[in-house]
Amino acid sequence: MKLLVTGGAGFIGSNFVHYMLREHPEDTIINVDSLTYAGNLENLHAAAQQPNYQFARIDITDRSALRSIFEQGIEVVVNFAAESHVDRSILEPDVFVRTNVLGTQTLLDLSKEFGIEKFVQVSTDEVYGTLGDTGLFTELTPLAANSPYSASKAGADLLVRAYHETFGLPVNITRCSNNYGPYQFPEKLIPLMIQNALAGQSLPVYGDGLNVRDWLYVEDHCSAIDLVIRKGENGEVYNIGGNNERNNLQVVRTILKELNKPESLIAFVKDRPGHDRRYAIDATKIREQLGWLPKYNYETGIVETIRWYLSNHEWMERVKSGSYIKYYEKQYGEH
Ligand code: NAD
Ligand code: TDX
Repeated sequence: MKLLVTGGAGFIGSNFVHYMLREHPEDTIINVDSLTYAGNLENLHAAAQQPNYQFARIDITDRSALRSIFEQGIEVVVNFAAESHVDRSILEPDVFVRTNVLGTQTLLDLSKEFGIEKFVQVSTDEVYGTLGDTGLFTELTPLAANSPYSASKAGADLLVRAYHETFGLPVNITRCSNNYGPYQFPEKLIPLMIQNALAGQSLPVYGDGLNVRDWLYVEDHCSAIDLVIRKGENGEVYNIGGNNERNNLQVVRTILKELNKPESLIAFVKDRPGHDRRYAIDATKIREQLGWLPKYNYETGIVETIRWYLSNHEWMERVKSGSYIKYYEKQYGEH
């Protein structure tokens, strides 16, 4: 199988590339990524040694550059490429609409033209908006996005649905809860807090710190997407979640405890505007219909993740300084 993976130099995408090369060495992966601030080829050192892996620096809104990739005979598209950080979407929504909506539509158009066998849109539980103290998001929960980020992801989801309904494109949409694990950019809660705690800096907790997220180890997300590619029924949406609800203060306290740092580092700061209170996923459909089973337990997964950041301290330093971008320009020239 020849797969086009977009956004494969980011957090989940790079974990997915590693997962697929390990689990399906017979497949070929072409990774297309424009290498924004969040894309890091250093995450893919091991993959770059494999003969069945290729990388191309392309923006997913660049139709003619993408066409040259589709001409290589792509069978499956998995679209991870996105602007992914909610706080950035509040400061600068334009690029979210461009990449997340227009980029997805460009990929859909080419997928239709080239008659691909499967298009998987990697979406998020944030398109459903927020929950109160009880209840879970199912695939039938109405879309009620609250941030420019989630609105742009919801827009993309509707386009994916429309290309199935109107043109018969074989699509699936996956909606996953918060991921944690190696290679996450240190703007997101867990790596940011680890990084600040190690530096002895304060840990900025938004509002009262009681917002709840449903945490899933990134490799369990990857195995779910793999199943959807192979067994997903065309046109269907699959929710993916780990059944691991924690409020932000609980997550931060676990990090401080594991790093032996004092809770006095916690600083309550101004809340995120439009901050969703609680996310929680009902993953019954993917479990029962596709046989998905998450492998990782949150209590051990979070500790392993903290240790990964500890032993990859230099990775974090290079990401923060952006020096991997300078390395890339030197190695391959400016694009
Ligand atoms: P990330 O920000 O770490 O990575 C995004 C990648 O996309 C980067 O490599 C970046 O360079 C690339 N990219 C951005 N704009 C591009 C463009 N115009 N053309 C080509 N490449 C571009 O994001 P992530 O956390 O790995 O998330 C991946 C996907 O999963 C996103 O679609 C996100 O919405 C979704 N998602 C993330 C989570 C989570 O917890 N992180 C949860 C559910 C869904
Ligand atoms: O400094 C912080 N302080 C803080 O209290 C940051 C960065 C976050 N938070 C809170 C906000 C959220 O309640 O922690 C929670 C998690 O925040 P993020 O890591 O920014 O993730 P979230 O907004 O939940 O979105 C994530 O999960 C769904 C991903 O970034 C999205 O791409 C994905 O779709």
